[in-house]
Order: sequence, then C-alpha cells, then structure tokens
Amino acid sequence: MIRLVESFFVKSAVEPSDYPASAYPEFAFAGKSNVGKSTLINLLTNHHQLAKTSSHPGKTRLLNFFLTRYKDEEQNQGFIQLTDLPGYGFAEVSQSEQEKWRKMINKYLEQRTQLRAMILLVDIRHSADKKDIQMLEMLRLRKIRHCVVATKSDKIPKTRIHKTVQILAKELGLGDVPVFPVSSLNNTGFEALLGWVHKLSLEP
Ligand SMILES: Nc1nc2c(ncn2[C@@H]2O[C@H](COP(=O)(O)OP(=O)(O)OP(=O)(O)O)[C@@H](O)[C@H]2O)c(=O)[nH]1
Ligand SMILES: [Mg+2]
Repeated sequence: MIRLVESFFVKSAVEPSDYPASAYPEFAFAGKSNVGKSTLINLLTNHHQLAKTSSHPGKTRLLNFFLTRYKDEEQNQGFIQLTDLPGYGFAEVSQSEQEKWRKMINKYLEQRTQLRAMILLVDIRHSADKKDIQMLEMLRLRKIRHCVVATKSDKIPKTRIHKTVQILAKELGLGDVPVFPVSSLNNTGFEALLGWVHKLSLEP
C-alpha cells in the first residue's frame, strides 16, 4: 500500500510540445464527463483543491498534469505523475469542441512515452457505454495498460457492488483487466487501485 504524501499541479497543456518533460511513470484518468475523475485525483492525493471539480459536466477542458510523491509501508519514497483528461460524451459541449478534445486525448495516448497506464472511470450505476467501449478498443490497439474504476459505488447498495462490477466487466469485454469499485464520497476502494498503480510504477 502506498500513500500519496505530496502532490503538485505542474501545468495544463494541449499540445505535446507543452507537456511537462519529467519522465516519472504517468497514470492518466479518462472517462465520461462528470464521472468523477477530478474528484478521485483530489481524494487520492488528499488535496481537495488540486484538480478542479464541478457538479456541472465539462469542467476539465485541458490535459492537467500533476506530480506526486508517495511513500510505501517501509517509508520508501517514489514519484509518479497523474494526468486529468477532459471527459467525453457530454451533450452540452459542442461537437466541434468534443472533436478537439478527442484529438487532444488521442495525441496524448500516441505521444506520451512515460504513460504507464490509463485509469478509465465509469459510473457504477450505468451499463456499458459506446464511448467507453471505443476508449477501451483504442487502449488495446495502442497496447496501453489499463484498469477500470467504477465510481460512485455509494449510489448502489453495498450488497450489489460485486455483482454490478461483474456485469460491467462482461459488458465492457474486460477479460483480465481489473475493475476497482470506489466511492469518493465514502473514501472507499482506494487501496486496491493504489496497489495496482504502485505495482505498475515499479516495473521497468
Ligand atoms: N456520490 C458521489 N458523487 C461523486 C463521486 N465522485 C464524484 N462525485 C460527484 O460527481 C460530480 C462530478 O465530479 P468531477 O470529479 O468534477 O467529474 P469529472 O469526471 O472530473 O468531470 P469533467 O471534468 O466534466 O470531465 C461532482 O459533483 C462530484 O462531487 C462519488 O464517488 N460519489
Ligand atoms: Mg474533471
């Protein structure tokens, strides 16, 4: 288990030439608008204002890069980078704007060599969405490792979580890809996700 002990906002960027140069293992948070990407980053980093959140979808419009120092149980420390991506599929954002964001995310996936894995967030209450399936296809095609985080698990009864995750995994065609149910409201489910992140960050 790791703890993210110190986190900084590094910068926002659109073009690869503006991405921060630091080469620590990077983990990107993607998913539909309003699914809880920015909230999760704030909770994981224990830093409530780090990533801007909103009850109004479409809050994050740029690639936002964060640098985080972590400690493991033996107090060994290391660094990882987190990237908050704009959400997709929000009807109130114009088609042309959404197309711009899609290109921005594709370029990021194509060019960000330090990207270690993608964390794809889906709302635990919703069945598999076409846009999420397309994102998963893209990740498989580009051979980018990934996991799925099923957010807002506080919105369904505890006894339903396991079964719901199983159904989601099947609908999304996940195979061996892990799914981590989390609630940013109740602070639950973070250990398993951070364990997965830590393990991948240590790989060569
Ligand atoms: N109940 C509950 N609400 C949550 C949870 N996570 C996020 N929310 C709420 O969902 C809304 C959207 O959260 P954000 O973190 O801004 O979502 P986002 O995915 O970053 O959205 P965009 O930036 O628009 O792509 C906010 O009102 C959050 O408080 C959760 O685990 N449980
Ligand atoms: Mg956001």
